[in-house]
Amino acid sequence: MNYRFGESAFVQPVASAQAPQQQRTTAEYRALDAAHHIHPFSDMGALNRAGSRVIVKAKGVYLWDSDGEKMIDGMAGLWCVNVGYGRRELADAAFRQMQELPFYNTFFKTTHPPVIELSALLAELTPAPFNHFFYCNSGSEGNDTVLRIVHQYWATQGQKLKKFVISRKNGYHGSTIAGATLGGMGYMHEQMPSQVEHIVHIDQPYWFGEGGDMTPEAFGLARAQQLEHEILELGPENVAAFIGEPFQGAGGVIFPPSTYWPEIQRICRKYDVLLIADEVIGGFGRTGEWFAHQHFGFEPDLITMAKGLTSGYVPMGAVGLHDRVAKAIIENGEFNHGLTYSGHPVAAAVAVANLKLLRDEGIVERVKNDTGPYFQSVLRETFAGHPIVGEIAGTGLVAGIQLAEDPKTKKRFANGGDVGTLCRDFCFNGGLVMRATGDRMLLSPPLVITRSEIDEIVSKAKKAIDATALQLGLS
Ligand code: PXG
Repeated sequence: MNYRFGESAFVQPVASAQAPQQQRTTAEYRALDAAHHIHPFSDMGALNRAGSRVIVKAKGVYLWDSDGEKMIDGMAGLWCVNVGYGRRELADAAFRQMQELPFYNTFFKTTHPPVIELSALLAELTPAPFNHFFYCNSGSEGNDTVLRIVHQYWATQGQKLKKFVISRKNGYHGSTIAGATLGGMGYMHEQMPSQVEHIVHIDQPYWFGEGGDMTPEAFGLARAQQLEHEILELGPENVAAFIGEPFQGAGGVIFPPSTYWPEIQRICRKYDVLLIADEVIGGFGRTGEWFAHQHFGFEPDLITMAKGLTSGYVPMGAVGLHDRVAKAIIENGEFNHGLTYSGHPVAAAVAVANLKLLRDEGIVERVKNDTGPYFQSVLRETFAGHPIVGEIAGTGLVAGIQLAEDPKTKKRFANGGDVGTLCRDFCFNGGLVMRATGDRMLLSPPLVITRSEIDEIVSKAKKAIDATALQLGLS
C-alpha cells in the first residue's frame, strides 16, 4: 500500500509510542542482553553474572526500570539530557524532518535547511568570534575533527613543524583512537598498542588530590606553568595546540583553581599555540553560562561540542571555529575531512529545537541565577563537616563530591575506587543515579530540575554517603 505523508502509517507510530513499550520480563531482557550485547567500558563477564538494569522510560528528571522502580537521574543520562526527558518539541522536530528529508549529505555542493538553521543559531549562541561550525556524530569524532583542523590550520600558516598537541593526565576526550590518545586515562592507553603520534600529557589541576601544602591559587599557577615547560621542552615551533576540558567531567568533576585558565591562555598566546576547549560536558548551560570557558574567563580557538547540543535525544557533535581559524580553513583549498552524517538533517532539526528550548525557556539563565546557586549552596550546607566528605567542587548544575578518609588532612582512602562503588550502589538502591569516579561522587542533573527535585537528589546523596561512612566505620 502507498501512503502519502501525514497519513496513517506515518501518524500511527506516534500514537503507539505512547502505549507501554515493555515487551518482555526483566529476566528475559537480562538474558538476551547477556547473550548478545557488549556494553561500553564494562567487564562483561561480571556484568552478565549480575545482570544489567533495564531502563524502560523517562520523564523530566526521572527514570523507570523494567521492574517499575523510579529513580531520579542525577547524571542527565550521561551528562547530556539538558532539557530533561520527554520533550515533545524534540520528538516533533525529528518526526517532521524524517518525513520532509530524512537524509541528505553535505559533501558535494549540497546543503539543507536544518543544518543552515543550526549553524546560524550556534553563531548566535556561542561567543562572538565563533561563526563557523563543522558537524559530526559524537564528542570523540569532534576531537578527531579538532586534530584535523589544527594540522590543516598550521599547514596553511606555513608552519608544518607545529605538530605536537598537549593534553592532560586524567582528561577525557573520547574513545576513538585519537580521542583516547588525547585523553589522559592510563587504563585506556594500556589497551591501545598504537596511539596517535605527537600527543603528550601534562599534569591535571586537581588541588585536593595533588596540591599538597600549596594554596589552590599557587597550585593552579604551577600546574598551568607545566604547559610552558612542556612547550619549551618540545620547542614552541613544534607545538600546535593545547586541549583541555574547562572542568574535567569524567575525570571527577575537577574544578581548576581560578588562577589556572588565565595562565594557560597567556602561555598559549605567548607561544602561538592554539587553545582548544572541549565543551562536550561543559557546553550548553551546565555551569550557568552557555559554555564553561565563559565561566572560567578564557577564549579558545576551537570548541568541541556534543551531548547537550541535542540533549542526547539523537547523536550529534560539532566543532566551533574561531574566526581566525575558520578564515584559514575556508581560504586555503580543500579540507579533506567529513562523515556521511556530517550535519545530519534529523539531528540538526532536533538540535535546533533543543537549543530554542534552552534559549526561549530561559533554562540557562535559571541555572545561573536560581537552580545552580541553590544546588551548590544546599550541597555545601548538607555536607559541611561530614566525616567522609573532603570537598565539594562545582558551579551551576555540576558537582564533584570528594570522599576522603580524613577530610581535615585531605587523607584519601587507600581503596578509593571501592569506596566510590560502594557509595554508588547505595545511591542506586536508594533511587538516585549518581556516578562515581574513583573516590569522587558526581552529579550533573538535567538543567530543567526544580528546587524540590534538587532537595530530593541531595537528601538521597546524603543518605548514601552516610551509609557508606557507616559501613566503613567512619560515621
Ligand atoms: N569530550 C568530553 C569532555 C567528554 O566528556 C567526549 C569528549 C566523547 O564524547 P562521545 O560522544 O564520543 O562519548 C566526552 C564523553 C563518564 C562518561 O563515564 C563520559 C563521557 C562518555 C562516556 C562516559 O563519565 N564523556
